[in-house]
Amino acid sequence: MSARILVLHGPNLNLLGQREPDVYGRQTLADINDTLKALATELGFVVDAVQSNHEGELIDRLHAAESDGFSGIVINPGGLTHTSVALRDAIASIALPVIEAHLSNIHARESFRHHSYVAGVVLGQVSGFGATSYQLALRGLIAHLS
Ligand code: CA2
Repeated sequence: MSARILVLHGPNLNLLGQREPDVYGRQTLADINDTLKALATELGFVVDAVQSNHEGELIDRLHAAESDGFSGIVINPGGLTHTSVALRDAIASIALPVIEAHLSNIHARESFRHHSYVAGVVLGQVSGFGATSYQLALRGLIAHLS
């Protein structure tokens, strides 16, 4: 059976493709997930994708990921990247490898986006390549797992 990877999308990412295309691109979340699932299949893995606007749900998914059968996680925490000690603690508390992905280059934007609470507890961060950031993060995670 193929190993499973969890892709977690945080708050407001359900709006992708509908607002702020100049910053976040024209692809919808469904487009991004379809591409990731196809790439995972090509590489012999399976992707399950979940979006939530609720910090607690993201934390619950992280806690359950190993017992739910996942081998690793790609997460775009959205705005929680810059605010959430609780999300950082949740990532630090699990044994699975986690990669942080951002559509935009958070280091080239407003100063409040420069700091990521999760960056210090993830395997790596990909930022600034639009929807391709997720694919690069997935490839990095799979290389780590393989
Ligand atoms: O660049 C990224 O992927 C971000 O994680 C996106 C977050 C932002 O707060 C981070 O600083 C960087 C925002 C996600 C909101 O997504 C929207 C998509 C379309 C329209 C409005 C918001």
